[in-house]
Amino acid sequence: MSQRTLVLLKPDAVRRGLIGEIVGRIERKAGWRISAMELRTLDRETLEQHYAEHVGRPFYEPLLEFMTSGPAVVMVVEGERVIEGVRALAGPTDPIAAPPGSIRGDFGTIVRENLIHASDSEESAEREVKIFFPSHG
Ligand code: IDP
Ligand code: MG
Repeated sequence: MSQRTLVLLKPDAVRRGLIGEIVGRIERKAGWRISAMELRTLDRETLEQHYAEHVGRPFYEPLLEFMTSGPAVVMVVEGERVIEGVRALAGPTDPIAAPPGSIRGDFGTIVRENLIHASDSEESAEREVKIFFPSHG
């Protein structure tokens, strides 16, 4: 089942020079294809749409502050079961709980600064691709 997903390499990943490492893991999965990719400093309005489900949570304001703190890589990845697949590469939200071998497990320690976002369902993917790439086909 071919799908597409919205992936963000968060400002910590860019600051730490991990773009190549993370993009490489995604690129090496057989048959997956990057159909859009841009280095972009995200604005608050965009992030408010993206993280609408988390409004009011204690981590929401610090999360938006962190996500606007420097450039991020914004990308669309397409391919076989890519929604579940990039979430599996990323690992669980808490990098300390994330298994070694996952992106968060290998490189993260702080829950907020967990390197990568990836859409969690087909509905989220369609919604999020539209937010970040309104003219994507
Ligand atoms: P996900 O990115 O694994 O889907 P969500 O629960 O959707 O995780 O949370 C969105 C983002 O908010 C996380 O990736 C992380 O950056 C941040 N976050 C989530 N929970 C916490 C928390 O308890 N403390 C600090 N930051 C959090
Ligand atoms: Mg989420």
